[in-house]
Amino acid sequence: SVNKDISVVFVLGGPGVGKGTQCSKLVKDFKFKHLSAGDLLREEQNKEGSQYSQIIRQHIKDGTIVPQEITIQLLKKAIIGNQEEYQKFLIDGFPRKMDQAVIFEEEVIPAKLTIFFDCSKDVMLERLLERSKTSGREDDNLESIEKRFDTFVKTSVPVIEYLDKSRHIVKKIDCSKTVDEIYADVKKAMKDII
Ligand code: UP5
Ligand code: MG
Repeated sequence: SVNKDISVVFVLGGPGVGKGTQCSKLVKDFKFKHLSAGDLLREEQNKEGSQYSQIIRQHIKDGTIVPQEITIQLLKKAIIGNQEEYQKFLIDGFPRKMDQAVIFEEEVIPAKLTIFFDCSKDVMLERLLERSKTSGREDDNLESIEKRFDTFVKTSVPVIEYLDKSRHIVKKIDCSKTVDEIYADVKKAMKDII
């Protein structure tokens, strides 16, 4: 089971805001294990013989949220597999629906901190369209991107508000700046953990 002494940080924000980019920078400088829920789902989707391939592919294409039990199971397994080596975990792009947040914190581990990357939809869209030239991601097309934005606003923003109101653990960071400017703010926001 999950060791209750580890520290978990949720890294949240809209599609293309720069969650993965900032997590990669943290991992270079500090001993964090970076777990992107989206990456874990894409890996599971591509695993030969996985019973979840189809359902994951459909949700990712539609920009909707994969049933929580699949994602939580993948995250839990990844935490357990790394907790001997790592004490600190960045959980990137999760939780993004209320049931995920409640069940993960009850049954896996509560987060110590949430970093919320915030910027305008236009900036996120520009970043995703640029990335789409090389990413090969099945959801980096205008139609899927619009659906991802929609899910973010309707389903994921309420989770961030809940974490903020109930636990006061949300630090909001303006993500319209350069990668290095944002990173300086990230390090400030995380000073008690890094
Ligand atoms: N870039 C980054 N920062 C920049 C900056 N400051 N200035 C200029 N450019 C910047 O960055 C995106 C692009 O922008 C890159 O090209 C980068 O170089 C540039 P990135 O760091 O990749 O952004 P990120 O926020 O990680 O974007 P991502 O597309 O990964 O976010 P999503 O939240 O949309 O995707 P995720 O992989 O988390 O989820 C995908 C899907 O999986 C979801 O839509 C959903 O269907 C499913 N999912 C679930 O069902 N459940 C979950 O719990 C999680 C995911
Ligand atoms: Mg990402």
